[in-house]
Amino acid sequence: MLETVSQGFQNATERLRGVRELGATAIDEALRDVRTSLLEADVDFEVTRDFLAKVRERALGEKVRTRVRNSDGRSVRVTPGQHFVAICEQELTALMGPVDSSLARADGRVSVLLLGLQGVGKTTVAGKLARHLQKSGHRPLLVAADIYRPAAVEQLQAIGASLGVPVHVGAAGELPPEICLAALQRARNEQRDALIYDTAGRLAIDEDLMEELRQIDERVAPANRLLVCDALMGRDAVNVAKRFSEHLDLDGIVMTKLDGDARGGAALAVKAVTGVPIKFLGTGEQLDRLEEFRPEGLASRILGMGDIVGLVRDFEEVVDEKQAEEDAERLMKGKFTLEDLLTQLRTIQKMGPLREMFEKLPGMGAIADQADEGELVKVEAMIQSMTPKERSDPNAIDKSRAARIARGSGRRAREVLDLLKRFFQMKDMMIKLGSGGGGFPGMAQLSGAGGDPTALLAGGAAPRAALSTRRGAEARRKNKRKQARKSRRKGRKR
Ligand SMILES: Nc1nc2c(ncn2[C@@H]2O[C@H](COP(=O)(O)OP(=O)(O)OP(=O)(O)O)[C@@H](O)[C@H]2O)c(=O)[nH]1
Ligand SMILES: [Mg+2]
Repeated sequence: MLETVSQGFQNATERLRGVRELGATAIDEALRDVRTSLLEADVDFEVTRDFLAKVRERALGEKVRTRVRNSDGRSVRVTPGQHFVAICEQELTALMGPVDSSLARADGRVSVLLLGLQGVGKTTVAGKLARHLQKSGHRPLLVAADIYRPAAVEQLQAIGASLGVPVHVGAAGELPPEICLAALQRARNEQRDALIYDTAGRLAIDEDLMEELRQIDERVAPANRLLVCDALMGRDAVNVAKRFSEHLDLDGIVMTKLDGDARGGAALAVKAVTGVPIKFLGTGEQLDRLEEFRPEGLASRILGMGDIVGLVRDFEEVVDEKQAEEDAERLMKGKFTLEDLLTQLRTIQKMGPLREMFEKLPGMGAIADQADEGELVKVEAMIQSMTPKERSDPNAIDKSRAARIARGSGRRAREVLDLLKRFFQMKDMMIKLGSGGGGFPGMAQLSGAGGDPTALLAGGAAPRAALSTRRGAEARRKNKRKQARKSRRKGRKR
């Protein structure tokens, strides 16, 4: 997500590598890359211009300190490139924020009115928010206020059924404002402490739609009016948000389909243009693909610096914290079996696309493209073909057992033996890490690999060699040329 912008910042910092001083020329060259990528990502022209001006001003105006103290008090060197990145991160965060992504209550009840154009993802967001609220202990009621599109009510009912959340449906002939009001009554009677109104979309903003939304708003006075926008709409999303915000007092925006487009510039610009902050991001069709929006997390991810807070939140979503702590303690003592590895793999898979997880790991953003879901699936298949005894005591797996496991999983015996070898390496590493990686089993080992995490599980490559970033490759080429020159000189001497 947002790969276009991310690439622009990466090019800019690449350009500043080796630069001694942040002078006007160096800054302008770096900013040219950023500018191109922002415009390519469909960020509004004026927003782009203002953003660049701010970064330029600060980069020029601030004295670059070449040494700063890090968190453990040691003095470390800061390069002009790093300084530039830090300014960009702060300005990006300021551009998209601040935001309080919590949902407001009225009369002790969370109520959300969802509105937006056709097909942007309102009904999906209704389901996602119901799930989100349910997870934090609420008892939501979904309200089917789209009576126009055929099958819209059934769509919401199917979503409600999958979550175990009731859906309020109006009687025949009842209009959306009445339906919403009746739903509010029902929520009061049935002690439902969260209401989500899913309204109809339109092809364009028209007076009928606005009138209907105004009436709903008047009847039920929702505590949160959230406009749903679709990142695929590019700059239009920002224009639509502007128009809606002129008619209705919006509390926030839900930006959907950020997974479907490399540009996603609307996510960066919409707050600056409308003054309305994004509160949630939609990053997939499934109901668990909703993120509370944290500008600093997104800014950091865009700049390739990861988002550990976001990653830990994803982790908490899918894992029982107490269980995870117990597991970590056990694993660090070396009591790590293939069964545990399987559990960890499944946890990782539940956390969402591997690529996104890499983007949230500091320093891993650049190699996110190499994340290979297929490798995890292969490892899973091999472990599944083992007997419970083999999983808990992998030492018992000899060549003939390995051949059987390979047949069962459609792999080669060599791959099974490779997996075992890496498993024992992981186990060693975990013992060495001791308590250092506690609380986040699996992740610590993966990031400790110093390169492509899947390589550790599946690739078999030495972790260091897997770190084939552009810079690494260039350094290797340079080294080779140097070696070649050296040996030519030697040859001449002889
Ligand atoms: N990739 C991706 N698809 C999404 C996301 N959110 C919604 N969709 C898809 O977008 C399509 C439309 O979603 P709906 O939730 O029906 O949109 P809507 O705004 O309710 O549509 P109308 O009620 O017809 O106006 C569906 O196919 C969804 O699965 C998202 O974050 N990512
Ligand atoms: Mg809908």
